[in-house]
Amino acid sequence: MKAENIKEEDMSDFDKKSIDPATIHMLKKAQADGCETIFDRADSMKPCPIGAEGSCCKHCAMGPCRVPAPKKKEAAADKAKRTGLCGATAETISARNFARMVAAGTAAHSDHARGIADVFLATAKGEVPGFQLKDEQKLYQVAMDFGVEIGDRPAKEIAIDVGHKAIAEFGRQEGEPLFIKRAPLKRQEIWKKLGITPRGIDREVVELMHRTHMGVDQDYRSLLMSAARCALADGWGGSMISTELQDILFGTPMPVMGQINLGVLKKDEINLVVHGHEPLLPEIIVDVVQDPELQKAAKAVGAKGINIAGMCCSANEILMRHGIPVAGNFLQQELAIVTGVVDAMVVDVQCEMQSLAQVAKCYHTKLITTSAKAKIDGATHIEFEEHNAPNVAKKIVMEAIENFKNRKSNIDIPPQTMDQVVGFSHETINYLLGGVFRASYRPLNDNIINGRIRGIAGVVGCNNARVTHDDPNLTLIKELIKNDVIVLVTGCSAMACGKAGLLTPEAARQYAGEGLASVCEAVGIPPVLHMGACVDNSRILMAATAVVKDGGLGDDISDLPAAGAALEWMSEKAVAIGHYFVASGVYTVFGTTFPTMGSEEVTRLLFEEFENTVKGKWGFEPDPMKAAKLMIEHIDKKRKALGIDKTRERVLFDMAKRRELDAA
Ligand code: BF8
Ligand code: SF4
Repeated sequence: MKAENIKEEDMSDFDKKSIDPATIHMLKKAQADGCETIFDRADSMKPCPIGAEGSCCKHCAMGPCRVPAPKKKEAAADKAKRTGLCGATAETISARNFARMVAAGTAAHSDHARGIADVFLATAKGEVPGFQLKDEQKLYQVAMDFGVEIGDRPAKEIAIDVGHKAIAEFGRQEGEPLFIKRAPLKRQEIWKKLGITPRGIDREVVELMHRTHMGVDQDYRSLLMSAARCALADGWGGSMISTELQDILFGTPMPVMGQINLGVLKKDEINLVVHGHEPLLPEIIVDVVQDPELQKAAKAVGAKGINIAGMCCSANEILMRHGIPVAGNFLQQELAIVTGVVDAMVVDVQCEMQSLAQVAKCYHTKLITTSAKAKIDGATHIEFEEHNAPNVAKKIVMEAIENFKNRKSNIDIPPQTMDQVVGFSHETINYLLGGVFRASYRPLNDNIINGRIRGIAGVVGCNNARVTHDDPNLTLIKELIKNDVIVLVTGCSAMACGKAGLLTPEAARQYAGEGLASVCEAVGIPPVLHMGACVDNSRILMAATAVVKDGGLGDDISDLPAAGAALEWMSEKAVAIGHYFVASGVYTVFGTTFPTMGSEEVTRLLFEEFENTVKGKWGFEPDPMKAAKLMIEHIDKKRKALGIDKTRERVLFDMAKRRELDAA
């Protein structure tokens, strides 16, 4: 059935759901096909207001206890009476809920990292066919950071030591994670002074789960500081380990062209969508798909070839390294299936909606789970085994090929695709700005100091079905670049930018302010730089540190004219990321909803008092234009503190004026 069956008057409702035409196209088709999606459920089920503000505690069987935000004018004595059965106050409940989100997010990134570290070590030992150590340069860099001897030892031997050290980071019993030393010295001192330098990664997660158990840590300040320590174990621990080891295994991203949006799916080819987060299996699938036998098998069923497309962060990983097309971001996962041409969707971990199994039933798509940690009722499970990866990958591709014949007649692929230039790892930015022979952030710092670039913003994170898909992120990003703020993006926010055409060098002239556009044109980069998947927010930490170390912009990340945002966040990982950015000295603004609104005190601590301790703070602003204003004001405040606020309006004095000034 074709989408044209939808009446015109329904249009405005669709426009409220997404600003992406391909998404709207597919929503109409899903409706016509009678297939329910997350967008329908967002209409029919509203969030619980007490849970949304973090005021519901279900940490023991005497609850759930609901302790909603007190009325503004409520007397202190009455406020004090508002507690859960055990006496837990609104502050404790709110802080505990927030801390548990941080723990879950840290666990997700770090468990991903552990999986990578295991395969990394096995690769170094030569135990896993299909995997290699592709970036020796980065291996040496990480070896130096880990204190592994390089000398004239073979790369594999060095990698074995690096692998053991990486794995030991999770269960570390003494000392601090090895990447902590990468942070600016002043930052390390702040953490030490506050007692929030992380210890072992697993320990931080376990301890935070313990602290938030019924009847343990019941002081919201203490809870939020421990949450900061746990979040730092994510940013400067788990996530950074993922990024660095993945780069060694699969190559550090360099600029590459790619295409994005549902239009990358092909009617006459086998479409295999890889969705999730760990690049291990997707990398091997990209490799094996060239196998002549598989190509022959595809032709034998009447397909012209095999089209691999990515979804969510798996997409970012293989896009950044190979230019593999991206089908879409988080809210488009069901819609890829709605096209009717996805022969198989392969998922591993994180952000995979259970509804995929139902949507797949409306069409012919085979949903394949591959992680031992993530099974979905109704999906086919083909487990990824690192020791047998090429064969598992081939088996999965064959499943897609064999399913081609089952396609139904309800096929409709939206025409939208967009070109994008991606692959801006921290190292690439360094090379592009400084040149291969003197790689450095100096030109960026100089342009920030002279005011051509006003500041740096990281706009990251998810889609959220409670707001218009892609709209808050794109409105914010366009406003920032118009005001000469260079924007670094990852995750689903990066994909929104790709679809909107912001990830091309030409976008600089079209969208950026004069100053930023002139720098982008001189270097040949887009005004918005795609730095990768969500674990790659660690690349933003490294870039920020490099800017600090290059000099002239203070001696800590908190001194930089920089800010962060995740206006469409939805996952617990986003809270962990936000909290490690804040704890690293960054002002970070979230949209949609904020999970501590049930407690004024907790929110005040995060939004105001944190600036005095960790030198970073949280903010909440769902309106993207207002969020842009807050971020730009913060950037200007930092410029002023650095004494570079005047450089934007350079005044030239004539001789008479000079004499006058000299005489004064
Ligand atoms: O890690 S941005 S919706 S896909 S959580 Fe998920 Fe959010 Fe997308 Fe990747 Ni990140
Ligand atoms: Fe209620 Fe306290 Fe149990 Fe939470 S821990 S559910 S506030 S009794």
